[in-house]
Amino acid sequence: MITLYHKPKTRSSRFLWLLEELGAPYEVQVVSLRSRDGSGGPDPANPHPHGKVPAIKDSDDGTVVFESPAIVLYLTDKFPTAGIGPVAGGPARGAYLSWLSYYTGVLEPAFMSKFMNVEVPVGTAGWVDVEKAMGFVIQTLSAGPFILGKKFSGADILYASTFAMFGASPMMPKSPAVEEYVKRCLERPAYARAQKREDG
Ligand SMILES: N[C@@H](CCC(=O)N[C@@H](CS)C(=O)NCC(=O)O)C(=O)O
Repeated sequence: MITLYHKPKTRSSRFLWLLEELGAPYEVQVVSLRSRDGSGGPDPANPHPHGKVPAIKDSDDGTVVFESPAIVLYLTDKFPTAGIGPVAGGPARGAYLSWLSYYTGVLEPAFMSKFMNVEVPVGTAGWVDVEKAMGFVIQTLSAGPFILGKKFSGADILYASTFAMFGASPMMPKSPAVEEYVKRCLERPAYARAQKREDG
């Protein structure tokens, strides 16, 4: 049994979607979080080292996993029959690992730099500016239909949920390729099932 430590309408919501895609046995534990306005606080029941969500606990051996790409990889490796996690040694594994890491190593910092109005120090920062990062994403999705090409994967859950959330933001370059991609991913039945679990 997987326990998902979750707060509605946050980065943990997409793990409801992933768990539904995988047909994994899971329970949801809604936890409190610190908010930007200073209200709220970390929940002692949440095993995440910084009191953030998402985190998961696997009741098989008590393993705790945090950081979104690590959770995607852990779960798609653990529940391979759904076929949305390219396996070690297979042809798409390298691309899968690259896109999972790119999400938190490049894309999120790129958006955060833009949000904070900070110029990305070329040659020093480990990421690139949002225009370059989104240019690469859009080029990849134009070949698509998914981030790894023909097949939907766990990586799409990170990217499509993010683009769905920030679609209307001025930080997001307007792109029909991204809009169609989000629509294609959100039409999946597992996404609709996950929405019904959003409040726990
Ligand atoms: N790098 C983490 C980010 C997790 C994160 O920042 N989650 C937010 C919710 S969307 C949170 O827990 N914020 C409360 C806090 O920072 O204390 C991941 O991708 O899993």
